[in-house]
Amino acid sequence: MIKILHTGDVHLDSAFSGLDSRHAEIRRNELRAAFTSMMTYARTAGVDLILIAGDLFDGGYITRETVALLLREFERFEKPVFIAPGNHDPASSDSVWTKITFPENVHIFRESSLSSADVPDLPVTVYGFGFTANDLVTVPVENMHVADPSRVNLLVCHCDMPGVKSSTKDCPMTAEHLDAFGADYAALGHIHNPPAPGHDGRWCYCGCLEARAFDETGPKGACIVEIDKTGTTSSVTIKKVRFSKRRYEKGELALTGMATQADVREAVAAYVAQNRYGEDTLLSLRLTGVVAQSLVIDTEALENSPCGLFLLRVEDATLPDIDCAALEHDPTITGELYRILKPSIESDDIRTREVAVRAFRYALSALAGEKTF
Ligand SMILES: [Mn+2]
Repeated sequence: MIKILHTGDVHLDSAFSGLDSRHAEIRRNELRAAFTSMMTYARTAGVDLILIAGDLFDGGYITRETVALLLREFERFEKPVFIAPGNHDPASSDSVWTKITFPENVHIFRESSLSSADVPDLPVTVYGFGFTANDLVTVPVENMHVADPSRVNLLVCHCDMPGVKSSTKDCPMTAEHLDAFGADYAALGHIHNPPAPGHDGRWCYCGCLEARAFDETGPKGACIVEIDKTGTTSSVTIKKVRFSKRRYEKGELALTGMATQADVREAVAAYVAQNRYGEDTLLSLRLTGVVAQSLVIDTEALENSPCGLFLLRVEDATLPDIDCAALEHDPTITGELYRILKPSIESDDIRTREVAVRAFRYALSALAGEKTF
């Protein structure tokens, strides 16, 4: 049995540009820590080799600290590590792949054409190719076939299977290409929220190691792949292991009938507890529902005291409980205001609607003599 750790889309030294500088710095360190945890796992769980399917680095800017960490971890692993550069870290002539001297157990697929390397002491051949520029419009396995079907044949690369992202400039590989190529397992990278493994686990996206934005929800990690091969018949099992320190989550909370900021805070805290979110969670929460006319939700106060979460983002999409029919004919300034804002309040554009609702609500509070800011 061959045991493989399949990772990719690590994006080391990512800027985490969606976060403020304090949280971004913490996240950069956590990303390095997740990588270290994964490498510790590889050393201690009997992994035979590591496949890194592209975008190990987020870009051309790499810190000294990250380079030192990588070299140390790869050296300590001792067993083979195969890296296929991706669209974020292509093996161009002036790239990190030419500047750093990697330990001998690290094999980098620097060419955009297919090549292979045998794993010492194991009946395993690893095929791969790398991006050499930001785009790779060809499919290097096209019209190729594994040389010896009796060996465990692996493919590692960064590519875009159709139906996943559907871009033609990120190596548009198809299931037919992979079938014809005949690898026992294709370790793919590029898709951060991976679909289910394809063709009985013959190909799989590992997903990113640490999420970096709210469109990459849930725990993240790497794949542990076990392959048994008898003759030319192999069986593959894939296990996802979490290594991410944090998880991004998105949610919606209906605050129907609520009248005070205290009610809202309590509801948010209950939502967090119910979902078992905690210090490891970055939550983007959309507040909905029809609430008391007088309630102006202080989203900043909620975000500044985030119910035990690492980070809380609140979007207020609630609607004030207003009697529209009455306001249509209301002769006071409230009615006039409503009639002016009505087209925007009823707009199909969510953003326009939210701004209009907020404006109306602030105005109602101001008219009622309440302090809103
Ligand atoms: Mn990519």
